[in-house]
Amino acid sequence: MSVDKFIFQPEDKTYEFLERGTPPGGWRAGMTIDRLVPTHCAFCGVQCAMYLEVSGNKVVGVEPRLDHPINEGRLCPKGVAAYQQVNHPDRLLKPLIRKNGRLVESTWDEALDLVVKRFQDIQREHGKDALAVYGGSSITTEKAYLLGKFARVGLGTRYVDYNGRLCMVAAASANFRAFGIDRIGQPYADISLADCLFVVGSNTTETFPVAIHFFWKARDRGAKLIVADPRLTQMARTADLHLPVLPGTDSALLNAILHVIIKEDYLDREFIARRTRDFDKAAAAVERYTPEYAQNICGVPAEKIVAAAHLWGQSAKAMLFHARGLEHHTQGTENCLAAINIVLATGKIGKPGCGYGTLTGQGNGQGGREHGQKCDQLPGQRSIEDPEARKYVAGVWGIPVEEMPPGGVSIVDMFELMDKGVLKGMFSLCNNSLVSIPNLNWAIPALRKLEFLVVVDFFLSETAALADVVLPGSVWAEDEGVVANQEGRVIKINKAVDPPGEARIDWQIVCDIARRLGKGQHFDFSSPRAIFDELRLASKGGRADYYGISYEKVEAQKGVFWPCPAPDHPGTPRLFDDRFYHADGRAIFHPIEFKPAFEIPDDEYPYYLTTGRVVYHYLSGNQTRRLGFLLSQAPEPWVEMHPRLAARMGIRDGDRARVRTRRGEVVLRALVARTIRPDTLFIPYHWGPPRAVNLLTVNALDPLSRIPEFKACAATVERAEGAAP
Ligand SMILES: Nc1nc2c(c(=O)[nH]1)N[C@H]1C(S)=C(S)[C@@H](COP(=O)(O)OP(=O)(O)OC[C@H]3O[C@@H](n4cnc5c(=O)[nH]c(N)nc54)[C@H](O)[C@@H]3O)O[C@H]1N2
Ligand SMILES: Nc1nc2c(c(=O)[nH]1)N[C@H]1C(S)=C(S)[C@@H](COP(=O)(O)OP(=O)(O)OC[C@H]3O[C@@H](n4cnc5c(=O)[nH]c(N)nc54)[C@H](O)[C@@H]3O)O[C@H]1N2
Ligand code: SF4
Ligand SMILES: [Mo]
Repeated sequence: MSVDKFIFQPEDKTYEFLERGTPPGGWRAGMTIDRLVPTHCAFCGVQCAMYLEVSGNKVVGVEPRLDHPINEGRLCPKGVAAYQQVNHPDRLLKPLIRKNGRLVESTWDEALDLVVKRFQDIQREHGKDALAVYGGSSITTEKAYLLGKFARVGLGTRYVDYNGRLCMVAAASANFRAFGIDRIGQPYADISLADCLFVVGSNTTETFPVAIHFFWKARDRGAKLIVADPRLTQMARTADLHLPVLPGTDSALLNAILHVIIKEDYLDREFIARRTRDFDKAAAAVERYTPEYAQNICGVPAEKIVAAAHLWGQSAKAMLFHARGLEHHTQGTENCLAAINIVLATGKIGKPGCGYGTLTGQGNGQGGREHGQKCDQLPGQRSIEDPEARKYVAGVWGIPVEEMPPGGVSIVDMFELMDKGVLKGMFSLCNNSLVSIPNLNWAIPALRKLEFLVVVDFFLSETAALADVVLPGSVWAEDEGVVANQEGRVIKINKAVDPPGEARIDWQIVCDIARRLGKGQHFDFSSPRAIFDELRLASKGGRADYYGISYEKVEAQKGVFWPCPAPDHPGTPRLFDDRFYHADGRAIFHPIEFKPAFEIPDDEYPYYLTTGRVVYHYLSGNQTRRLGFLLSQAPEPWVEMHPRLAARMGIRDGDRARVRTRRGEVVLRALVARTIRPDTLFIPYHWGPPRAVNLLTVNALDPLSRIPEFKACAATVERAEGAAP
């Protein structure tokens, strides 16, 4: 369909959004639409295609794109509201610097001079590694690439990491171990071809509300659905089989399913022999995981475990997906490997209608983890420990290889270093630690120990409010560049307007600081395209090879799936059709033993607390809590509990409830519902202290990926007296 079809005629505009934070007269009052700018959503990893409606230098509305295969015209509530961030009255318009304890407006020169002076002083006194860079995945891949280079070349520090460390790195680490590459195996369209869909630890209807239509398409064809979740989520309510797993016990459940698959001989022996290694080790490890044995660990009735194995095993084409419910655990990497074992043992990967993958969360959750803002990584998904990779990337960056810093540590480990006084300063762009880091009663004092914190954001986040310098950055609609969505499809974000006031585009801020640090020759970029061209080269020959991708190709093909090693290469929608990415081309099984969560319930803290999301808010909520419609739908967090648990504690629906763990307490309204295990509490995490669930969570990490255990700790709950919060 042509673009013209969607041009909204001004006279058609009979409605207005009158909401909190809306300018007088409404968002669209008196406005005409000058142009439609094709782009993708600011929020989740689906990356729905949309047109931004632009009037002058204002984004005044949004239209979905019907002609794009990702969403075919669909948008969820967050996607519809995303544009309201652009001209929002809360936008930061000037740099802020802390004077006498208060943040006050300053000029750019004053703010940047201060940043550079303090960074230089700290490094002179304490060494290069006293500074850290902390990035994120709501930014374009160009910016993510730039942050890794800024840390290593601009500041010369080993300490750089990004917020995907809190997100899905357990899956990444499992992907590398099993497949030798970190990307989902197949495009969305394949989902609709499957006969069985197994979703472990994802509330997909709320977290990826538009990708769900691929699942429903498969359901319309009669595909079976299995959902493993301690809560009976919307998706689970429609499933053929709901496995109400106890938080933190998925590896026992998955091992038992593999046990039954082996016993009933649903194996694809030909596939195992030809395309994999070490099946025997995995098979031996699951021998004792009978359904009855696993039932006692994971709380899922043995017959449901058997039924899941039958549904999966008997389906000609099946796909397994997981998200944070499986990954946010001290056993996160191993949980994912246990899932991969099932897929490999039955040969359900590398062909249409079959497949596997993590449902990546953030808008650029995939692209943000490919080009070097991870502590252990160089561009192209290369290891920073690999001497060849170090040499190659140093060459692209024009620095002697001896100057390439070694690998660093994860962001949660960096908080440990702040606590110990090893890290003295941090440059933070696109994250909000005061909401999202586990065990805030530990993390906030650690962050406060920094001598100098710089935050680049477009709204004053909880973390920015603590900073020494706040630099007003750009929203997604104010810059161009690429992102890679959940499918591994590289797509293009386009610029609709300039930043308001004195706000600046993120990459220009970073390059300006680098210049002032005397590193200008390495950051002499005139456009995102110039950064992209360097990124393409830096990724060349790596696993995430972008060399053959261009902005034009991305627009013409409606996305290019990486790897794309040469300009005439079409890209790789299906990763594993012919080979896996270890040297011998095979995938590797891993023997997995169940290990309990770091903290398990006892007499004092008898329940599991798990945490997650709701459809109306995004991550730390710094963006969505300002958008009236979204806030009106979910104005505050709550604690979800089963009626039986509530009755035991004398709590009624809507009462105030105090939830306590060994680390802290919060008081929230109770939501009493039969859709959760009676031994489990659930709290959405999109709010800051004093209502932040991360005041309660534990900063225990998966030893393999350093992901925190956001999804399981021991808690207790009681009725709190007084009026509702
Ligand atoms: N609306 C909305 N959408 C989002 C986001 C958002 O903030 N809001 N964020 C985006 C991002 S960055 C991410 S990472 C994704 C996250 O997407 P999801 O992973 O789907 O979301 P969560 O709510 O974190 O957790 C999913 C489910 O895990 C279940 N769970 C808890 N503990 C366990 C367990 O031990 N085992 C199992 N099997 N399940 C468990 C929870 O009950 C929950 O239903 O969403 C993305 N999309
Ligand atoms: N208890 C608990 N904690 C969790 C989770 C959980 O399930 N439970 N989930 C974890 C997960 S999966 C994730 S991904 C993390 C996310 O945690 P964070 O990364 O801390 O959350 P965000 O809200 O994405 O923070 C991004 C910040 O950058 C700003 N921002 C957005 N886009 C841009 C941009 O283009 N430029 C600039 N300069 N700034 C920008 C936003 O305004 C926001 O303040 O939280 C983790 N924390
Ligand atoms: S599903 Fe995700 S990408 Fe699509 S509109 Fe909603 S938040 Fe945006
Ligand atoms: Mo995430």
